[in-house]
Amino acid sequence: MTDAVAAPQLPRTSTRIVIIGAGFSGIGAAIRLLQGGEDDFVILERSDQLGGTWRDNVYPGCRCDVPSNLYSYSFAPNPDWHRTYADQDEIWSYLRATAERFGVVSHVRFSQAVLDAAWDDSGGWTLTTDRGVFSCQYLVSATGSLAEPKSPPIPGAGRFAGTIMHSARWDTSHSFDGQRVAVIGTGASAVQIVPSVQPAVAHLSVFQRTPGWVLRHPVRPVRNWERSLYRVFPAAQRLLRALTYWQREVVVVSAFLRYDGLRAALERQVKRHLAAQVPDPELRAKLTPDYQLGCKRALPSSDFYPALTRRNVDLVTEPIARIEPEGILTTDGELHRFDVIVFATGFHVSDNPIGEHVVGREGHRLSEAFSGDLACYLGTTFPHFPNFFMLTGPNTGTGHTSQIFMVECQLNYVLDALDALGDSPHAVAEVLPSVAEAFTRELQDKMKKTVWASGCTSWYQNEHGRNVVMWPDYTVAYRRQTRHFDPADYVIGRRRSEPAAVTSTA
Ligand code: N01
Repeated sequence: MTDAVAAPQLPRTSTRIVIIGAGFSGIGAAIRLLQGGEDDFVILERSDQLGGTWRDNVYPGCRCDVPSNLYSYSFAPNPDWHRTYADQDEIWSYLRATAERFGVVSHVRFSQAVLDAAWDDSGGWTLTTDRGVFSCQYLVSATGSLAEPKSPPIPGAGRFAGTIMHSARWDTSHSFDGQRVAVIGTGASAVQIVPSVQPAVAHLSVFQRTPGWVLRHPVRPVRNWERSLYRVFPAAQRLLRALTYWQREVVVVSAFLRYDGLRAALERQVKRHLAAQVPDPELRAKLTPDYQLGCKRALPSSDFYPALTRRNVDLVTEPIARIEPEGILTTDGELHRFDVIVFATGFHVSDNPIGEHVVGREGHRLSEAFSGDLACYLGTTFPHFPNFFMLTGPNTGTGHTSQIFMVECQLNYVLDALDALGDSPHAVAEVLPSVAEAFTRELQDKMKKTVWASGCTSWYQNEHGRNVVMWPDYTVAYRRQTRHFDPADYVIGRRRSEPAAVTSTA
C-alpha cells in the first residue's frame, strides 16, 4: 500500500476586486480605487518589486520617448523630473514613490504569478497563482503590452558559446568593455542601446531587417528654475502638459490619420535629419525607410545615426541564417564573431501568453480578442467576460502621446462602471455582443484609412495582419467615449448564487 501524499492546500483570499499587475496601469487603478473609497482589493504582482516595464527595462540608455510632463499620472504631477524625457530609473522611482504616497503598496501581493483566472457564473472570478488562490467579484487585468520579451526563433541560438540577452532582461552584471557585440533589431530599444554601448565595446554589429524612421530627440536637462516654478506654481506644469498633449494630438495624429501632405512634410524633415547625420550615401541608403513615416513606431534619437558612423560599428543588412557557437552566420555565408548577442527584438504583444490563461464563460479565452475572434468594447470589456476590465486592452495603444492618458480614460470608465453596478456582491455586467461587435467593426473601418494600414509590417498587427494595438482616432475621442459607463451597453444581472433573475437592460 502506498501512502497518498495530499497536495498542500494553497491559501485562499477573497476580495471584491483583484488587479493583475503592479505596473503603471495597475498602480493607477489602485490609486483611483482608493480615491473612490474602495479598499477591498489586492494587486497580484509576479515580481518582488512593482514597476512593470519600467522595472524590467534596465538596458543602458533606456528612456521614455514621451515628454515627462505628459508621461505621468494627471493626479500625481512630478515637479522634480531631471530631464524633459525621463530616464528609466527616474520613471521607476516616480512609480514607486507614487505607489507609496497613495497607500498602494500594502495592497500588493508580491511574487504571485497568475497561472489561471477563470469565471464561474455562481462564484465569480477565481485566480490561481503559484502561491495562492484568490477569488473576486471584479477582475482588472493590468498586465501591460510590453511585458513578455520576444526572442526571435533563429536556429542555433542554444548553441552560442557567448552570452545572449534580451533588451528587457538585461544582465547588468555583464561588462561590455572590449567585447564584440551584436545587436539584433533596430526598434525603439535598439536605438537607445546602440549609442550607449558603442563607446565601450571593441566592435558592434547592428543587424537591421527594416530601417526605422529616426527623428531628432529634443531631450534636455530640466533647469533648476523650471523645477522651482513647477513646485511653486503647479499650474505652470499643468499648462505645459496640456500644450504638449494638444501639440502632439493635433500635429502627429493629424499626420498619421488624416492629412497625407502633413505626413509627407514630416518625412522630408526626418530625411534631412538622416542626411545631416549620415554623410556616407551607401550607409544612408541602407537606413532610408521605404514605407510611410508612422507606419512602424517612429524612433526619437539624436545619437543612433552618429553611433552607426563610428569606426567600431557596422550595419549588417544581410539576413541572418543561423547562430553558430562563435557568432552569427548571415545568408551570404559570412560568420560574424561575437562575445555577446543582444536581442532588441520586442515583445509578445498580440500573443501575450496571459491571454491563454484568462478564461471567461463557455471556455472563451482572452487571447481570442487579439486573434480577432472576439469583439471588444472600448479596448476594455468583452462579451463572455463578465465583470472583467482590461487596461491597455486591444486598440488602446498610442505612439505619439502618453499611454497613461489612455489608461486614465479607461480608469474613469471602470470607476464609473463600479459605481453604476453598486454595492451588491452579486452584481454582474457583461457587454452585449452587438455593442462590442459594432464598436470593433467601426474601429477596424477607421483603421483602414490610417498610416498603420499603409503597407508595412509591425508589432501592431497580429498574426493575421490585423492591427489590434493602435487607437485609430484622436485620443480625445477615446476620452469622450470612456467618460461614462452606459448600462444600456451591458447585460446587467446577478450571479446565479442569488435567486434573482437575470435582467437585460438591452
Ligand atoms: O521592439 P520593436 P523594441 N531578425 O518590436 C527586429 C516600446 N519602447 O523593444 O522591423 C532580425 O519595436 C525588428 O525588425 P522588423 C515602444 O512602444 C518604448 O525596440 O520587424 N530582426 C525590429 O527592428 C516600442 O515600439 C521606449 O523588420 C528582427 C526590432 O527587432 C516597443 O517598446 C523604449 C527579428 C524589434 O523592434 C518595442 O520596442 C523602448 C529577427 N528574427 C521600447 N525579429 C520608450 O522610450 C525582430 N527583429 C518609451
